[in-house]
Amino acid sequence: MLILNKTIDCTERMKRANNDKPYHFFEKTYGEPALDQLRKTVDRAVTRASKQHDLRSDAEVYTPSVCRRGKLRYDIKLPPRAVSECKVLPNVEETIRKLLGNDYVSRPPHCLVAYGGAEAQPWHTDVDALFDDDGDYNRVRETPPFYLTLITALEDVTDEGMCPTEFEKDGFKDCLKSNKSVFFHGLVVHRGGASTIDRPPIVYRVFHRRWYIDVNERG
Ligand SMILES: O=C(O)CCC(=O)C(=O)O
Repeated sequence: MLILNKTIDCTERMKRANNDKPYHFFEKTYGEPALDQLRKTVDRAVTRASKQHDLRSDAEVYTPSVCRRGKLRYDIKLPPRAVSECKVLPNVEETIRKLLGNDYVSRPPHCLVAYGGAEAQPWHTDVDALFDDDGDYNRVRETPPFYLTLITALEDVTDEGMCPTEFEKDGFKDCLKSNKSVFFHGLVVHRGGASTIDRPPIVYRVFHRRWYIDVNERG
């Protein structure tokens, strides 16, 4: 508890690092060969999922590898080899280590698909606060960083019609150039926005401290 009391809360650290925004950007996330390979892997995964399920008709799919995340939006798990393809650049890795320490877990990558007509998701966080059982908000603020989400565009997501990820705090929408990422703590409120046209698939990764167990995690 002494250690927790001395830490600055995770959102506060992200804000200080990035002009008062609770998220951080990486202009480049993967090396070019890795990015190319990742695009091919994502393409194959989406094609496969679309053959198995009628995703464009908004099929209600909830399997370990494909999961509906709102109207016309899906989360598709990438094959295990994508973990090695998905090695982030050294500066990205260094930032993760600064926030989580050396002993962190890197979850397998997933891609997010949103077709034209996708509705905005409800505002949400990726994790729950660790210490909310007694309603003491100060304990939430004392929590050190423990869970980080990295969302990367594989192709430019520059048009708002493509429903960039939105952040509640300042209405920001992450219009990301290819290979650019937005990086935020799992307690930051966000959502996938509404879409009028297909958004190119984006990849997300989760990094968390080893002691954290996500009971909803699909792999
Ligand atoms: O699709 C997006 O831009 C964000 C998706 C997301 O936050 C989610 O599915 O939990």
